[in-house]
Amino acid sequence: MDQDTFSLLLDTVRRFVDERLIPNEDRVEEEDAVPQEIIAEMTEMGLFGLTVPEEYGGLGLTMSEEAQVIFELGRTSFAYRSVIGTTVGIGSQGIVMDGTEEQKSEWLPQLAGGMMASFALTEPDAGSDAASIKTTATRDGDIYRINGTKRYITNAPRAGMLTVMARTDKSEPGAKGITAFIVPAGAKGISFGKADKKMGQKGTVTSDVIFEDVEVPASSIIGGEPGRGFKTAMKVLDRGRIHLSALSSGMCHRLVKESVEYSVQRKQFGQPIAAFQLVQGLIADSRTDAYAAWCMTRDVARRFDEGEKVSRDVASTKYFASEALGRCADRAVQVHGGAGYMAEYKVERFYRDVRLMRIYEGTSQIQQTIIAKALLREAGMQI
Ligand code: COS
Repeated sequence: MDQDTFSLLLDTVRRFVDERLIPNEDRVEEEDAVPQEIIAEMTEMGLFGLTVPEEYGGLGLTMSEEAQVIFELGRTSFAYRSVIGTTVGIGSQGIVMDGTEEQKSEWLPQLAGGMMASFALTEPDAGSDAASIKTTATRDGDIYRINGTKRYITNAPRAGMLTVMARTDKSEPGAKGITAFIVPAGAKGISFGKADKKMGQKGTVTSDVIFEDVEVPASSIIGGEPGRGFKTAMKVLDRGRIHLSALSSGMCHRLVKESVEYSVQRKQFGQPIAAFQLVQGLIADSRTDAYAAWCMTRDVARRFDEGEKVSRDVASTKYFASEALGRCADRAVQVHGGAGYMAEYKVERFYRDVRLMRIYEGTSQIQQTIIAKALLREAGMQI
């Protein structure tokens, strides 16, 4: 996309966030759903196709461009971003990165047009240890039969397509036995658990997905070759973690704004609390976190686009940005004092919403191990 067209898109998204999404935040919270007309507007704007290459009907944004759009969506309730998040990110990227030409032609135009995609990796007994998944896909002639349960799958009940990681080689208990499949969400034998009740992020949808003898053709293996699903998942998560870092950065900036605005209008001891240096310290620390998170995100996204191997620094960025966001939310509540604990002020909601960022697509502790492992391997240690 040329620079002028991208600037126009970014401007449109920025205005959409300010004029349509932020004003509807309370409605999303009350109804626990993103209004259908807003989802329709997002589809119309092409937001589902942000990362689908242009030849398949999408906008074909680079990682750097995607990060800038997601930063803008990060300035409002996360439920909006979640509508497009799995389609733009982890749900579609396996096909974009490793799919065959037939798979791309069949699925990507549908995703760009608004079909939701989900990424089904996590299971009841396999979270951080993603290589230990138990869902099986057993070959029977030209088909595979999938059995197992996936857990906390974002957007699953409203998805049209699932990227499913399953074990095709039972003699191989680790990463090498895993294969990624494209599975239509309406396939016979798939059922969904009831919507999970969560700490925050009202308006987002997650649930179990249960596979009982779900038959898919062998041609639905992403890339056509079994045993490569774990690497596909890890590559997808590398990109997904930059996406989440951009989202965290956007919300850090929103929380700084909320803190500044409240501290200027709230008076105590005869003057705005913003006049007190201890309050200024809280705001300055949050601005510093917000700035650092966004700088790291921009840098790693640019290097990702240049083809550099950045998994270690993606982990650092996701780790820093999500932890920084937790600190910004905590300080925003502190600046608001008693009001910060009340549901009528938005920082109470954001405080709960952002807690997930330090957990999903790899906990902070998993990011730490990725960083340390990479450094120790560079130093020649067998680990
Ligand atoms: N890109 C490409 N390949 C990668 C990779 C990456 N970022 N990370 C690992 N791999 C490859 C490795 O090179 C290795 O391949 P070889 O055997 O050919 O060398 C293979 O994948 C296995 O890697 P590793 O031994 O590091 O795997 P581990 O089982 O130790 O797991 C962690 C690695 C813990 C990092 C991984 O399981 C993980 O990210 N867990 C968190 C999962 C997660 O984010 N879940 C969220 C659910 S999705 S919302």
